[in-house]
Parts: sequence; structure tokens; C-alpha cells
Amino acid sequence: QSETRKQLLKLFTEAGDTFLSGQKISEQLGCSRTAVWKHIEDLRREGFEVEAVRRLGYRLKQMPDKLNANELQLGLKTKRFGWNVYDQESVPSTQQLAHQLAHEGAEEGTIVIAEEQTAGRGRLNRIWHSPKGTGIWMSVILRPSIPPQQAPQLTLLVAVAVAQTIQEVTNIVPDIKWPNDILLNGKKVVGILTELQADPDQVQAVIVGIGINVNQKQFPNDIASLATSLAIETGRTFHRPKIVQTLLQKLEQLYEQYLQHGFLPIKLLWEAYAITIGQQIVARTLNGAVRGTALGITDSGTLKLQTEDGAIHYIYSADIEI
Ligand code: BT5
Repeated sequence: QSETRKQLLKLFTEAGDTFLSGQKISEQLGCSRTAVWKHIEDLRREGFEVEAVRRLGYRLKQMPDKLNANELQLGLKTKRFGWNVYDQESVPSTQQLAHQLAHEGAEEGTIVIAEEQTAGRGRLNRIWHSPKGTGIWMSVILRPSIPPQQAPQLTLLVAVAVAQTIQEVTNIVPDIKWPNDILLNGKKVVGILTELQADPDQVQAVIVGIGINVNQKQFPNDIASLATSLAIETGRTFHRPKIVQTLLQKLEQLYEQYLQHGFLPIKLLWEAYAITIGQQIVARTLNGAVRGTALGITDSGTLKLQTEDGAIHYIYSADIEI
């Protein structure tokens, strides 16, 4: 039953815009025309839009906008990322579940994704609004052989992957604000949270949390002036599984590049999207605020800031005001 369903979906995706005749489908699947029709009815019930035209046959017009393993893996072109999926309707936080899975030995490229988070979080335990069915709330498990000090590089790597993804699906070039915000028109559309499981000299796992506002039309009052979504910026709605697939592909590509060639090529890509560099900024750290000119990032991904007296400060973690 589910094998036939898989085969049918594969036929449809391979056919793209061309129609498949009922006859052809039944031959390929090795079942009767009636059985084909029943399978198509099942797909429709699940939210697939299947067009039927007399004498031409069937074609798939729209897949359901559901973030489950079936949808995510249909046509996915990655080698490893996204092939081990924990899809959830509602969780407190995908980070929490991903941490647990990483502790239990989950393989690299494992993802946890949810339609809704009831306790989504940002850095320093701040709240990340994650309403149902509208955004992408996902955690990815990575296992690079690097010392913990290099982990901030991965935040920047992920930011590049998300920026490339947004650029590809919207045709708008987003801005990256060091270290972890992605902005459209000056408003935050993505947040990234990188957390570690590490020994003093070796990373065991990096849990990368990615929150992307996709189809929201509005935001709660407390963030309404700061936040935006792909839908608000473009006036379109987006098919979330397609965005996740694009993101996983970019992420895997950049990650392989990083493991082979180090941070430098990623740094160059990052700088092309960065808005903070060369500007007067205030970096609010846990030890207070530093005002100065952002000179750039170092080879390990820390921010280099020059204060008025000429002194150079290295900032590892902060909120940036421009
Ligand atoms: C972040 O923190 O930007 C990291 C957000 C990471 C979220 C993902 S979703 C999947 C995974 N599971 C989780 O539980 N988390 C990760 P930070 O830089 O600290 O920014 C947090 C601030 O962004 C909040 O204090 C709000 O001002 C604002 N904010 C909250 N929700 C937002 C949203 N949906 N869109 C834009 N801004 C938001």
C-alpha cells in the first residue's frame, strides 16, 4: 500500500507538468485502473491536488504544505542531510528533542521539524514565536571534528545557507546581521541558534536551530515592528517543504566545502550578505555595551570592533544595534 503510494508519487514528480494516462500508471504500478483511481483519491484526501483531464490523464499540481518526512524526502537531492527525520505536530522546542537525540547518538544530518513550538527559544532563553503551520521550525544535528572555539563559524555557515535559500525562492537578496539574524527590509525573518555538546577540546554534536517566518501575515504586538515573513515581503505564499529541501541542499553543500577547505570560502560568502561591516554599531554583550566601527569578522567568526580610541575589541556574542 505505502510502497505503491511512493511509486505513484515518484511517477508524478518525474512527469512534472506532463499528464500521465491512467493506463500508463496502472502498467507501471502493476495494479488495476480502479486501484489507481483509489490511490489518487487517497492522495487528494491527504491534501495533494491532482488534476484529471479526460483523454490526457492525471498530473500533480500541488503537494500539501506539510512538514513531514514524506513531503520532505520526495525529490530531495542531498546525500545525508534530511534522510533521518523526526517530524512532529507540536513540540516545546525542536532544539530540546534534537539535543536528546544527539545524546543518544543520532547521525549527522538528522533533523527535527515541527508544525508548532510551544516553547520555542532564542539565545539567552528568549522566546521564539513559532505559530502552527506557518513557519519552518527545525533543528539539524551536525558532528564536525572541530574544537569548540570554532563552533561560531557554523552559525555563520548556516546563515549563508539560509540567505542563499531565501534568495533562490524569493529573488530578494537578504541581509545578514552578525551573528545570527537574517533580515528583509531591515526586519528579522530568520533566527539561528547554535548549541553544542562538547568535550573541552572536541565537539560531539552541534545542534543548529533554524526558525524561518514563511507564511505569517502578522505578528504579535511585542515583535510586530521587528519581525517579518517571506509572505509579507513578497505578497506570495510559499510551499514550506520545498524551502526546507532547498535549505538542506545548500547546507550540505556549504558544510562539505567547510570540512574540506575550512572557513575561508564561507567567510567570503558571508561577507557578501553582511550589513554590519564598516558601520557604526553598538554591541550589547553580557558585560556591557561597546560602541564602535565593525571592521569585519576574524577567521574564527568573531566580530572585530574598533572603538573611538582606536582599540580593537573582539566580540564573541552580542546583540547588535545599527
Ligand atoms: C534567535 O535568537 O534569533 C534564535 C531563534 C532560533 C529559533 C529556532 S526555531 C527551531 C529551533 N527551536 C527552538 O526552540 N529555537 C530554534 P535571538 O537572537 O535571541 O532573538 C530572539 C528575539 O527575536 C526575541 O527576543 C524577539 O525579540 C524576536 N523574535 C521572537 N520570535 C520571532 C519571530 N518569529 N520572528 C522574528 N523575531 C522574533
